[in-house]
Amino acid sequence: MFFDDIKDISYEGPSSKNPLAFKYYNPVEIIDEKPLSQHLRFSIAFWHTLNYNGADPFGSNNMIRPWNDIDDPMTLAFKKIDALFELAEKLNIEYFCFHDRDIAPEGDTLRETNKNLDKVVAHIKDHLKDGKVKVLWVTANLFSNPRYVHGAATSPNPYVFAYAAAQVKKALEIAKEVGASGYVFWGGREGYETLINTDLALELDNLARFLHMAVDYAKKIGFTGQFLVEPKPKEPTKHQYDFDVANALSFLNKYGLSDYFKFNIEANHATLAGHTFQHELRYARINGKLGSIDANEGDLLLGWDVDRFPTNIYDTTLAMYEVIKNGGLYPGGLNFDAKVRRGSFTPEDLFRAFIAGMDTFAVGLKIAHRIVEDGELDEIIEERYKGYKKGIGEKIVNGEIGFEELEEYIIDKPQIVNTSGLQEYMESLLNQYILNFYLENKER
Ligand code: XLS
Ligand code: NI
Ligand code: NI
Repeated sequence: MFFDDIKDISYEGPSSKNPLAFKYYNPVEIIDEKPLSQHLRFSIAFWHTLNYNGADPFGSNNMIRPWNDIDDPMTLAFKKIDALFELAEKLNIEYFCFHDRDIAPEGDTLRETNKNLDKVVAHIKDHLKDGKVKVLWVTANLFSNPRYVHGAATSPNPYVFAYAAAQVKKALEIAKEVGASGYVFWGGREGYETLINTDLALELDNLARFLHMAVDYAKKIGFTGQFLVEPKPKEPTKHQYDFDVANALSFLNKYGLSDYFKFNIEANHATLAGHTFQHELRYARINGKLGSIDANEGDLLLGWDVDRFPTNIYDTTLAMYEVIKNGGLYPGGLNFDAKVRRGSFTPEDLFRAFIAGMDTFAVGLKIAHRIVEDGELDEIIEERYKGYKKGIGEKIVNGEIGFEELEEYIIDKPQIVNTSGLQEYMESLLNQYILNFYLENKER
């Protein structure tokens, strides 16, 4: 055991003063015939939780971790798996996600690296046996090693393309072995620094070729998990090819890939793209492509991926509104792609961070559920577009008329009358839902 001082985190309710207890996340509480745990499907990101050591460009490692004094890389790999399962079980988190390179050290050749992986995967499978914790998704790290300096599938060097392909092949086999619900493609270094040295057309074609190969191989080995693209507009490259949902969807459509993919939407990536988190979720949802979420929070004053644990109730409310309208996230989930701040370096801080994130999403879910159930916002929206339910509007929607008929219809009509968009009123309604939730829980 690594976190001996910390007991199982339980739900104590809104009046609890215990920092190591849930105030709002009660996993067995039922909403719409489903327990909160099934609505939220929380997941731990292995990389930020087990591997982040606190280093930043100005300072070295500072995280106090119970495995800090283990030197042998394979021993450390096994122990971190044990720590992951201990954390997940204590926090009552059912899922985790990992990159191939998070869980096992690289060897001198890919063959050796794969052998290391096999050993650690066998250890993961031992832990999976009791069924308490499962794998949400797997991915391949195609960006940390210097070989990926110019990208992976979009590298100008075909040897790099081959290496990346072999790596994803192995990661898909692992995903199948551990029963992952999904497989994520985040762009890594698939992008460019300058167009002056870049064959944009070839790089995009190659990216599509690579994804087709992945789809084919998954079919071949019978991996049936959901493929997910995780868009991000910049970082590490100046321009990432999977910029945002709209851009990535059009890429997938162009190359005949959209049937096989949904999206994994990360809050901080949305804001980096100049969108709200809700925008990206909505755009994916209305296209039937909202698959999973990387739950974190950006900092609007900073232009990079800060991966903070989410604590903003306004954002989680609007996010869960989209998730409810999506009919849930299954088989995806809410993966905390989030790390503690450098100043939060104790093991307890890890637990406090997850509790904060889980409580914040539980609150978001409860408020969003109320909003959807009351239907007040929906009614206003419905009223706003009601013109398309009858008359000329209905004909437009049904594709029954064209420019000539529309001209004929409108040409002699008197002044057109518009109605208010009610923006500020609706924003205050949203506040009312949030504040009423606060008041109701205060009285408990
Ligand atoms: C980086 C991404 C990454 C993916 C997994 O910004 O969020 O962590 O989620 O490769
Ligand atoms: Ni992510
Ligand atoms: Ni990210």
